Amino acid sequence: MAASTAPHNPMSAADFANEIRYELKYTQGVTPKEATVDDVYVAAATAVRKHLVDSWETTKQDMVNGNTKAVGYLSAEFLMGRQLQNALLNSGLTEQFDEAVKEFGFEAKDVIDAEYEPGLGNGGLGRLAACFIDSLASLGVPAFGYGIQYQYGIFKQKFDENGKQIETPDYWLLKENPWGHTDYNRQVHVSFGGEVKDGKWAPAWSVRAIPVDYMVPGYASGRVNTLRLWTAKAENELDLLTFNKSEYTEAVAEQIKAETITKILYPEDSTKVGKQLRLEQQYFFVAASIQDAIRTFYPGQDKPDLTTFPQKICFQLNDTHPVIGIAELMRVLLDDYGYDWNTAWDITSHTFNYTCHTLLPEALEQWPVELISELLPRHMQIIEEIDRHFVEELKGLTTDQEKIDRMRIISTDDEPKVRMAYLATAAGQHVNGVAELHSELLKDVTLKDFSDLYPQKFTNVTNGVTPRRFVKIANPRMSDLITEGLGTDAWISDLEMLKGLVPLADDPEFVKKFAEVKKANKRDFAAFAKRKYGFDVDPNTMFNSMIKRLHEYKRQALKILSVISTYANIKSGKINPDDLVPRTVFFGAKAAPGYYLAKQTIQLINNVSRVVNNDPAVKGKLAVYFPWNYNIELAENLIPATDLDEQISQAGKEASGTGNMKFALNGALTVGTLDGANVEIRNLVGAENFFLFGMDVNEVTDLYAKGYDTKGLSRGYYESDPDLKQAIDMVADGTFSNGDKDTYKDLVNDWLTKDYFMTLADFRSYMDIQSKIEETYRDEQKWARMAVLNVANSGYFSSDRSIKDYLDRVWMTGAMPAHEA
Ligand code: F55
Repeated sequence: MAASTAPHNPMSAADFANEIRYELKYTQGVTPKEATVDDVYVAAATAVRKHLVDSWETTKQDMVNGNTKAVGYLSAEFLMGRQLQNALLNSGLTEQFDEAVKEFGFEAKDVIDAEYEPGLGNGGLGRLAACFIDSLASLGVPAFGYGIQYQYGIFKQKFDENGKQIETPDYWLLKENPWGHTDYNRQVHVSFGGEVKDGKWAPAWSVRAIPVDYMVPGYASGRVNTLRLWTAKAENELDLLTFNKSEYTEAVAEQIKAETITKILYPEDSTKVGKQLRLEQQYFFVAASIQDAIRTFYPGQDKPDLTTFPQKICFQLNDTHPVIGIAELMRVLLDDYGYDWNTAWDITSHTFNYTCHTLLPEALEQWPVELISELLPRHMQIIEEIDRHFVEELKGLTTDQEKIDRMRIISTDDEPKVRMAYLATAAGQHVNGVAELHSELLKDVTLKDFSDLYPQKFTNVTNGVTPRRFVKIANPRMSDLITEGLGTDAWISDLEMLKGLVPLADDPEFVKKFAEVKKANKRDFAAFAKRKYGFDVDPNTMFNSMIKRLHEYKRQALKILSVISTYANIKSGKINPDDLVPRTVFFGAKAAPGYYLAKQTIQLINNVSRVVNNDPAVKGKLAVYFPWNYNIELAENLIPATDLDEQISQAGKEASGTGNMKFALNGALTVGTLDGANVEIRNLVGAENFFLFGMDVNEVTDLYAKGYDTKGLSRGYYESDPDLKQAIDMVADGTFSNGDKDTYKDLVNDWLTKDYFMTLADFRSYMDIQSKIEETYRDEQKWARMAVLNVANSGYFSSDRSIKDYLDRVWMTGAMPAHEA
């Protein structure tokens, strides 16, 4: 038996079963006989939660009483995934649970399956926040996650009979949520609107912000942090006076207005939104969080010395969504506590740091001055004052007036807007991108003026993913093999230890076992896909996955055009199907509801799937599946079963990517461009173990300079490449729309006249690399060896490492002293 450092609870399975029985009886009021799988899930969750309470309590106490600065991770999204398995792992009760639930007549996996996955995030940014709070707790860093408890998460995705995306509401609280504790006794108030009188804000209305607390257990750290998600409630739930006149709608109007604030997650990903409600959400959660931090660190103090605030806590701004918090902290310091401007600014500018997650300029939030003035008039004044001070400061640094104008926090055009990224950069101590390439491009392009004048503010922290959820829990077979190979399971909290697997890549026995693990995972996934979606997936084919939000820059179009091309070439006899590596292509992707071309792409993929999967000519050689409603659960099941991962964004557009890390850590090989963290993955795993294709950032820049998107240069690629032409013509001629030539006409037209993300320009290079991939895959040993080397060299991509980088480069703090039990 290998040595174990995993959390272990000495309790027996029988005793844990008793705890479940206790909860069934005293919390839920059902007998074991009556208990459904949902009951047992809630009871088990309630029981395991109690095992975490002592550590939670001491962590909170140590945080307030100790001298270690805390981190407040402010994020509009936390895409947590299901909680039960993670809580069991961290409380050392996994095995007991597996046994205990049998007493109630259930299998562990069915109880785990009873949990409804909360979808309080859109994609990478929200999932990153979830990985980060896991690592903060596992490293013993005192930290709070602060966000919003949306009543509706990201929409549920379905496909209609034509393959179109249908969005339905995700009312996740329909089922009991045993993890969140609604703490009505810790509510605060958040105000809006009104006017500024004599320099003081007289708001027009306010709401109550009620915290819902989630425990965030660390892995083998003895620490449990807090994720505090705020929910909005009216100050007065029901106006009885109005109600008595039986005007019911008016009587509940205030309640409805208040609750609307936290009603729903904005289903947007990297596209511009300018909705008032979204600003309300942003202000609501940061204002509540700032009040919460002050009362936590200065308990019971009427006149706290807030000049020490930056020593108590620093706030990390997860993209621009919480940036209004800068103006709010200024307001609190100036108006509520009476500090002068310079002192308030000194405190504020030592409190915030900003992480940027994009390079697309249109995705940087800008709020119209008019809107802020109406919703938060005092904050608008303060932002104007910050802008004035900032301009003065800039005048001391440069004589370039145009540069100063470009850098203004408030734009000087006809419809002035507050540029939230600029406000964050001006006020923040540190600004970071999320992968090396991205941080370089931030400095050279997106925030160049700022980095010229404030180079010391800029740094990089490459993203990471939690190895607990995405390796240990998602891929138990591979985890056991790693532990066997390394002789210890300490790698789970020290992922660089995976390096120890490098020599095993030359051990045929180990490599063979590794390949067998992958095969078994593929069989598992085939069973899962059958159960969940009714798909008949052939586990003896290569599993090739592309799972991420649907966006033009990510280029799902490139992948589907390559599939269409292969299909067409089989049909025309150009390719002998027996020469192909049998392959199953999986897509998982949600499109923003208003994103037209993304939705067309979804429809196209679904119809390619329909046509290809029903054509006997390619049976056993090529299949395409598009499981609907891509979420964390699907990722956890598909990633361990994948052979080949697609990371094919146009170079310079994907800030980092984190799916790429999850796949590499699970022994999938990557086909990818030199974009985001792909660059670092390739450097670490070795160029010979990565399938690189496509233009790099410089080539992309040059091609734009030649007028690629403005002069319709994509057409030249179409005309000169018969495979590409054939594939696009097939989309246009109705093959994937029952003969209708109009269905995809806007998509086709975009490809042939604009193609902003250069799908057509990279097509040939992509097809060529696919041939090399097939050749490599045929040599099973070789492929498995490459896969082992990907795992062995990807330890860097643990979110534990990311958090350590934040501690060293951004927060300048560390872990709490270990807790003496
Ligand atoms: C959500 C709302 C708005 Cl208004 C803008 C962006 C988003 C969003 O979800 N962005 C997002 O997920 N960005 C991604 O962040 C990841 C974590 O850093 C990166 O890996 C990924 O490259 C980036 O696209």
